[in-house]
Amino acid sequence: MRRRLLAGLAVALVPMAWQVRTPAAAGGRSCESLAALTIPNVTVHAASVVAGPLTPPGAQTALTLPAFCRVEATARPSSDSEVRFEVWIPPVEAWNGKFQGVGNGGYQGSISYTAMAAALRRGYATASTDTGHTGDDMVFGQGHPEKIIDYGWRAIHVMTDTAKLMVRNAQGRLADKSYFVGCSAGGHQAMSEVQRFPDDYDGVVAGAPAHNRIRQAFGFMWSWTATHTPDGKPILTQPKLALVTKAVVEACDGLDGLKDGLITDPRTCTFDPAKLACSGADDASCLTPPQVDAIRKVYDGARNPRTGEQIYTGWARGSEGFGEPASQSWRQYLLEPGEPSRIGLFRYFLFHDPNWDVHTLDYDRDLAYAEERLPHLPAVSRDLSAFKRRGSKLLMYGGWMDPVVPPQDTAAYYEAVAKALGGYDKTRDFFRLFMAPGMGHCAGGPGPNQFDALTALEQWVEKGVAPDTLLASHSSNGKVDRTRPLCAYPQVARYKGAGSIDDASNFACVAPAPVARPVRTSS
Ligand SMILES: [Ca+2]
Repeated sequence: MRRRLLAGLAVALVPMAWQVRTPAAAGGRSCESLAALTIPNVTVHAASVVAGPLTPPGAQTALTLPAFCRVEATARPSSDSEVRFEVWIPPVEAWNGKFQGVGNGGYQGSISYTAMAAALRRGYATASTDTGHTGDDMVFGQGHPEKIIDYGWRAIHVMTDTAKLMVRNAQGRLADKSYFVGCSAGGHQAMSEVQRFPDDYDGVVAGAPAHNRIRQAFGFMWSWTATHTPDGKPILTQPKLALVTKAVVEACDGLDGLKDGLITDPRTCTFDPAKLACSGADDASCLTPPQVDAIRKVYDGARNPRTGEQIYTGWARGSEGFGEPASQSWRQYLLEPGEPSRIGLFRYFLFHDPNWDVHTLDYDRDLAYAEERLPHLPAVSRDLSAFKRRGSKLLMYGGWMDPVVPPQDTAAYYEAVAKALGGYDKTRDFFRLFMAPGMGHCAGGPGPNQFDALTALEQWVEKGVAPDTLLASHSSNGKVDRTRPLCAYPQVARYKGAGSIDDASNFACVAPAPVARPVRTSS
């Protein structure tokens, strides 16, 4: 997240804070004494003041941080659990009185030190967990159903519970407010907390939530199969993906009334890759018939072959290849892996067969089986009423060019929650979604993609000022070259008709023009 604003201030407040602190006056206790806490199922390995740069395990560079109390611990909520986590607590003089849990990425089992550092610099006490395993390959779930539960929801909740207690013991009082901030898997964790433990957090930032965890994996199987030959060779290349994105933007940029290189809502775009079909031999400027077919299938998304039901959305038009890095195209998760991303869910979580072959996947029976067997994995309940009733706030965001978590799924979830609650008006008072045109996965992309969601959420939770817009910026070579408001869904930013299209002040949030949603564009 973006927390540059307050970083300097927090650093300035900190010098020698631990030395001048008087534990008795603060009502708390020394950092070192936290090691003696006797919390059920929790082992505290170390508690000590860090007063200089910290190089996290596995990192190449040191984090520059204000002084803080570092607590390292392991929770064992089940006999097969091994949930490592850390809690970082500022000295009382530098503490903003609040707690922030931070999320993870992918299936990665590692503590999110960079996110913790950002929270600490803002004055937060903060915590992160490795979610109960190490590594990213999902083998940890083989024969360890409890570890899958830890990954699915339990590690974050246990971390939250325990960290709050540690903060209380260090500071002499509970935190005034608690926030959770995460993107991707962190967005999934955010939604799991909102649904399963609505009392854990007062404010939650859920970026690009990968919370439709099972169906997204079916989507990965579908899209990988669509983009590879039966013997596993990729049908598409990076230049072809970039070619398609360029053509998509050319075709659909103007649909929103402004030619600015951005598609306000790719769901309005019906671009057919057959428009790029080679008329003769294959070359860099065209698509072969198998390439056209592959792209159509990825747009269409996974379907139940028996009922025709869409079981997971396709990937968005415009997300094919909008940047050079593999993460800014279908390359990282769809094209380049020699096997489908998340195949481990089927091998190690579901079928317990390390040799399971994606070509044997049954999109009908296997989906039903997965949803019955792994109910702890997704967080897609539409009933957020307990979180709403408590007065907590949820700020969700997504990028309309996201090549990892298809943005249509994020928008569809918001629409479904609004429908369950009786409309957008009954949803906006506690849950708002901000979709960013031209933004990739959590950040990046040709559209404005830098914004401070946490400050907006703090204003909402602590002052009752709900965010109607988030001010987003885009930079090239470290220089801001465009600003644009992100609007509370379903509103969109519309150009007022005068002034620079790179200046947010020349845009207003309005209801989207009614556009017939495209149905399938290929069979
Ligand atoms: Ca446009």
